[in-house]
Amino acid sequence: MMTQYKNKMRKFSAGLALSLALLVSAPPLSGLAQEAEAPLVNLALGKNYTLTTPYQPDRQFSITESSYPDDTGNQLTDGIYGGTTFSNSAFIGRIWQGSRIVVLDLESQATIQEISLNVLQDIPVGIFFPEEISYSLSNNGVAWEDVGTVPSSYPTTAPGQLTQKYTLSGINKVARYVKVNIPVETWLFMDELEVLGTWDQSGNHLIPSANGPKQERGYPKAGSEQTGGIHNEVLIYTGEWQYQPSDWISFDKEDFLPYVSYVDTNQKRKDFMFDGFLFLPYAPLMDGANYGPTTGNPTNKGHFEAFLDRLFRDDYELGALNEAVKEAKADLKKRNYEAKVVIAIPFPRVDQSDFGDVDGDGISENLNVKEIGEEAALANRQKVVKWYVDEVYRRWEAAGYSDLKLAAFYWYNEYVAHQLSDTDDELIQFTGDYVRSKGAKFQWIPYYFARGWNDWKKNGFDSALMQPNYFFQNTGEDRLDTIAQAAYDHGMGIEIELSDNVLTSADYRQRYYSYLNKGREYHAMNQSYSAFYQQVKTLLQASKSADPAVREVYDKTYEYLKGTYKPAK
Ligand SMILES: [Ca+2]
Ligand SMILES: [Ca+2]
Ligand SMILES: [Ca+2]
Repeated sequence: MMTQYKNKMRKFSAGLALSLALLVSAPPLSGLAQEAEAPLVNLALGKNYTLTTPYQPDRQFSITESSYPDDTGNQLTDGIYGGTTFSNSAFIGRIWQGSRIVVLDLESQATIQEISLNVLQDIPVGIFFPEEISYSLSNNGVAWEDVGTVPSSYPTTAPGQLTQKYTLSGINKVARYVKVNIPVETWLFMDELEVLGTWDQSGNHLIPSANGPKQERGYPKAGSEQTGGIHNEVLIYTGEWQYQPSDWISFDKEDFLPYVSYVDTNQKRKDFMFDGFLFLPYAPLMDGANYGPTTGNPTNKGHFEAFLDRLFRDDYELGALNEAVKEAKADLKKRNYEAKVVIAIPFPRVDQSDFGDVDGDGISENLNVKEIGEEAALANRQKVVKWYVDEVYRRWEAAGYSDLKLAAFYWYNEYVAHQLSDTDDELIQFTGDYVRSKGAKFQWIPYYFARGWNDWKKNGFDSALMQPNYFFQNTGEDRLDTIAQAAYDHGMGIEIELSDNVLTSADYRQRYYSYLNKGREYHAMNQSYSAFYQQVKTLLQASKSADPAVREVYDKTYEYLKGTYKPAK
């Protein structure tokens, strides 16, 4: 069954160490010119290395990954492999935190021909092959030459427990240090780094790569074209609620008041507030379906339409927002304000075999990758996205909102679902191209270092913000430093997060203020387009609170939007 993979030759790993001595001592099979040359040896064997995170180690995930340690401190260069079982202690397991960087010291200069890192995949337990691994060389550990990036040889959905070597060959460079950069999107399990070459200096000199600021650095500028002109966006969920009030996850005109306008404690308008409104479906539906990619039952055409039915009501969501904006503009005269709308595109689920007919040929679209294969599923998922975007425009034009602009679409799934479909990135790229062809921008807010986060531009998003998830997880405040730095380094912005816990807990209010503090410290406050995640109507409730400490959450948010926020002394 291995023949279905792109390159089955690369999968051999276990046992290679034992036979390595035999292999390298055997005469070359071909190539007369090589006959006189010294045989290649594993220069890395027994050598020391460092294994680090690119930003501060995360408190929470450092604990998680400590169950799969580098037991001896040299498990990457001891010649021992772990087979295909992640629980084999020969593996080193690492989780999240963006990537890992290995810097190997050969202790003296040598001629390097080939570098390979051996890595495990075991999808059901969240161990994924990195999509690519990059290698660099140096003679002083300071100036590096990037010598190549090796993509995975397998489809991202390759089942079972298997390993592959990410092998870069034909290098022929003289160097002492080897650097390996490995993206970590969920778990990384690796067991051996090999550097094949000769202990001489017959190879070519290094030419250090330019290490100036990368082109993609910097936040998405507030109000810029890539953001659809949006400065500050608030997430507005809409959906079914089985408790009372049943319209709890719905916004009427009054609910929008403190989001469109900054209001005083008497709910009197003082200024404008958010200029972007991102509408998303609340994931669970009462019939057991779920807008998420894997939870509950797969959504179908009726569910996608149900979301739009909710959005395009007169008294709630878009209709209500239009009226709220109209009133605010009448009340707050002479101010330049435009309300921009962003609409989520639900995830066309790859476990849906009967989505419904979207192209009028009488045949229901099958999106199920396992049933019909990647190519056919991709084509049908593209039909669904195209139909949905067209349907949004049809309804938008029919509604004729006087005071709203449809600025962007938003990709609802918060990671590139490569473990579910090898072509999920292609669907996203198609979607971006399609919404741009209609005149809109394409947005994304992946969760903490979620799969595909650093490929956001390649995947065709116009802007992307990263969720720090600090508010919800048991980790250090420096999680926010990490995300601010990683976002900046990759041209992304930062999502700001709060839940109804700020209404009752001083601890959670402090957590929220940490976002604002760090956003100010890292200059996102004054430079970046940003988005605010709230738990349904958190900011509305804060604006109405009689408790000054709770009301302050709303006031501080306004100050942040205006760029005047300062941390409490
Ligand atoms: Ca090893
Ligand atoms: Ca280990
Ligand atoms: Ca059809």
